[in-house]
Amino acid sequence: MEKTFVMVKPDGVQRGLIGEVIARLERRGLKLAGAKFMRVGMELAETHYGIHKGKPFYEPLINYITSAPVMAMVWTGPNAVAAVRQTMGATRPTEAAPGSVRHDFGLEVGRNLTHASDSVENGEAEVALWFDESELVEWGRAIDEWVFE
Ligand code: DAT
Ligand code: MG
Repeated sequence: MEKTFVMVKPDGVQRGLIGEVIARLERRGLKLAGAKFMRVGMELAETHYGIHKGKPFYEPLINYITSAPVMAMVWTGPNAVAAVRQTMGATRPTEAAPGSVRHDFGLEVGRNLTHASDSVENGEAEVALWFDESELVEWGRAIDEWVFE
């Protein structure tokens, strides 16, 4: 089953939106496979956002993500990567679809509340970067057959 890495960023945590984000993913039918509330260190932040190194927003991005705790999670389900990206909305809150998290709670790209892996390949890499194998939980959910075809 596809896995994706999801993070409630420091602004989402500070604004009390951990539950809101989790509720939306649960309601959608996705299944939680791992979660930890943590402070992001410099090294992890730089590896995670390595692709953006050199861009003008890179430094503010690293400062933001390391500034306060985050909620790091792994969610699974069919098409989990695309489904979660859609639930979070486009990178810029003013371009995010109405009903998405970034639309409903955000205004600025540098305070866009959540992270979600953008491809199946990156999902696998980000899950491996943020979580040890032993931190992931595989479990049967009674309603699975009514959500997963
Ligand atoms: P996403 O988080 O939707 O995957 P991304 O990977 O392109 O977006 O960028 C990572 C984060 O960097 C994004 O959530 C917010 C910040 N960011 C991206 N583009 C930016 C820009 N043009 N100005 C300021 N911050 C930006
Ligand atoms: Mg991205």
